[in-house]
Amino acid sequence: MIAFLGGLLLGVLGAWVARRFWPIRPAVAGPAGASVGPHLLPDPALGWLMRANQALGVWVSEVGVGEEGPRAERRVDAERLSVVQVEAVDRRLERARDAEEHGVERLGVGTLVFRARAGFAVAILLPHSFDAARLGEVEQDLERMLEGARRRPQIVAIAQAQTQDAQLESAGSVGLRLAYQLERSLETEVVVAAVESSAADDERVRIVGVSGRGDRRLLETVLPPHAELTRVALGTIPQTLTVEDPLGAVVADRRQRVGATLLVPIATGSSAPVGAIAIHLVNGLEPAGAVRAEMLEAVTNAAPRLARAVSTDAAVRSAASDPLTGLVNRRGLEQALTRVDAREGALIFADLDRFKQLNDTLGHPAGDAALIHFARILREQVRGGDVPARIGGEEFAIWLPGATLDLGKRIAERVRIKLGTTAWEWQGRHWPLSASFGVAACPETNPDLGNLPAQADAALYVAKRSGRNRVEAAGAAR
Ligand code: GH3
Ligand code: MG
Ligand code: MG
Repeated sequence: MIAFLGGLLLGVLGAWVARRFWPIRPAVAGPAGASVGPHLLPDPALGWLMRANQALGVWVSEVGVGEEGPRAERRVDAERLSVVQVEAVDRRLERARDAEEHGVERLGVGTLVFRARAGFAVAILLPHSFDAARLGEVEQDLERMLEGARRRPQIVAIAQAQTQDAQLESAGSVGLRLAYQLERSLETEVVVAAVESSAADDERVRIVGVSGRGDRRLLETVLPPHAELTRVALGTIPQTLTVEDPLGAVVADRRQRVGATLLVPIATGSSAPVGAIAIHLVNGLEPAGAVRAEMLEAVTNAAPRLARAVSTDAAVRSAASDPLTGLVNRRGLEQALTRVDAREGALIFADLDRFKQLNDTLGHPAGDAALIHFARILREQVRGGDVPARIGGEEFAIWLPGATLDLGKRIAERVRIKLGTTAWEWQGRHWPLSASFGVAACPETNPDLGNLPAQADAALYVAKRSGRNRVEAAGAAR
């Protein structure tokens, strides 16, 4: 790989210091081949290969599928090569492609290094002044480019599939796909972070994707502002290579890793980044050649999708949340119950007792304050994955994924006691609060999750009828 960015990179890496990266720009080179397919390598890979070797030209050729015929892409130095010379290389490469040859050949104008396999061929035309000792490196770069060209149809297919269902994507699914896609081509662990909230004073950077080899505990974590990945995602610092923990030690017992991490902003064009990726470099070497081009293309592709997904998520969240208490609303509860991974668990319904009386006596604002008070208790009494919800005026629910009926009853009881023993007052006037609870659970009271709300509601009704301020469980299904 070293051939690619050559000595330039070696010196930089030796120091092991976090440092900036050179800017990435499409190559300014000669005219492209007549039929440039989107499935061929993007321009920068060819341009880089050319610049790194002061080459006269770089070629990619592919047997087309269907009626399209062969496709070719090339960057040539039009000042040093004539049209006739370019065409001579075109023909030579087609022969190499069809015969699956690879080799090094001295032509009048320079030395042609080429490689072909499975309908693809790549070549580079080196000037006579080229240092023959570097030939091995150039061949490795060509091999990588060939692999990249061969993989390209799959990548394009993935990108197209992603565009088609972009409307349905959440930031989490964009992040995970990108992380896995990059892990596949870079063969190392990748973390993807997204910028949440467009308000400049309230920008948060959250981890939305961790590849298979990564630490899954990082998912959903909000990164500290000082973390380097946060700063790359917010555009405060550019692409960076670092040996520090780029996540700002967000998971305390995370293994300290050997090697460096490359932090790349997720952005299109000159607009502010929408996120950033962290790529762990096992041997400290940055991705180069076709692999690098593939990486940048995947990142560029993901940028608009990630931006859209983040705002979709925000809209979904606000449509599913209750502005008074900040809990999820009925829709949010439904979403939680219909998640693909929702199977077993306990559902608690709760309704404040004689709430109308409180409203009538102390006024509506007092009622609102009491609702907020109860919501706070609910939040405090449940664990991370549980879902407390306000599903109606003074009606609440808690979905406890994976909990048994027994646990559901105990938690309802705990909330009931907490509400009864926490003093609440309005403008100096003490007012006792209580609530009634109904609990149902899958599979104990019903094998179908979809029936739990009706069961919990029926149990709540029994609790009310039996004198309020109590917990009732649903009868077992027959
Ligand atoms: P029960 O013990 O049978 O549940 O009696 P209750 O008075 O709580 O029952 P009911 O359902 O008759 O009354 C609920 C009251 O809750 C009616 C309404 O004024 C009040 N309420 C509903 N939503 C809100 C709200 O958002 N804010 C306030 N302050 N009150 C609300
Ligand atoms: Mg009530
Ligand atoms: Mg009610």
